[in-house]
Amino acid sequence: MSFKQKLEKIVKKNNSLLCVGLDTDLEKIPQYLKNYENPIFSFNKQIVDSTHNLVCAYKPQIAYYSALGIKGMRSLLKTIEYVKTKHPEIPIILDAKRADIASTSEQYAKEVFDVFMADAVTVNPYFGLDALIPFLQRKDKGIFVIGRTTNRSANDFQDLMLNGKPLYMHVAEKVVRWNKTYNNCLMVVAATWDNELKKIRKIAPDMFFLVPGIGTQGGDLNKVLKNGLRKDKSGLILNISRAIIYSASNKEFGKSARQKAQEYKDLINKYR
Ligand code: OMP
Repeated sequence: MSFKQKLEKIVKKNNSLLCVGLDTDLEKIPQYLKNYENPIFSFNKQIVDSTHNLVCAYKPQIAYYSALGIKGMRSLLKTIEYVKTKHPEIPIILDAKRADIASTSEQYAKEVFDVFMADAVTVNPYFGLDALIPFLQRKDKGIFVIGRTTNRSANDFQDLMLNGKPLYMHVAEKVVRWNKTYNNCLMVVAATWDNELKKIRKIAPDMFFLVPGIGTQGGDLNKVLKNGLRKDKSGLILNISRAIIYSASNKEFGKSARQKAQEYKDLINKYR
């Protein structure tokens, strides 16, 4: 089954466009977990156990794990294995923002898909198509190209005008074209820039977008849904990390994460 099919299936089954971001930071997890043998995995396990029927995907950000060295990478793998065993219907989007010259991208593709068994990955478009082919050739995987980012300085490069259009629109047009060839190319589009989201949706009416920026980064959920949903009221994977996973810092954090996830899921579905 392709990533897109898997995604469409879980969106329907869980009636959800919510993706919980597993940005698990040793500094932010409840104190008592630090005495456990594997605090990061124990935290993620509880988050997954509490939210699995409310989400359409999980998105671990690799930096939170690699920053802890081998131990952190083991925790990431264990987390992904856990989801794959207990909830194989839920896709894992590994947020790694990879891409380099083709020979190096080959290795990155092995890293994310063969070692970490991700269903999808985030990649940077700056190198152009040949850097992305090693990822795009993995037909059953989803390749999310960074289109428009959430951060304050996104406009430093992404808004530069080139032949009458901002750079991010050139990227979006390429993604649409690449998807026509490979059928597994998708896009990351920020929740914090709703006009840009609207413009990108216009040229990619059928595509799934990964949309970070709701919650801690302050993206406006209603505007995002208004400007970003497809005609079928789907097509967005709304990632929320900190506002869900760190909503409580005591033993009740799993329960609290579930409550938050439920709130977001309901808010999203109210609009659909
Ligand atoms: P919260 O702000 O805590 O919900 O986390 C957002 C997550 O989305 C982090 O893992 C970021 O690395 C990621 N992200 C952005 O915040 N902005 C972007 O433009 C792109 C991403 C991403 O690719 O997911």
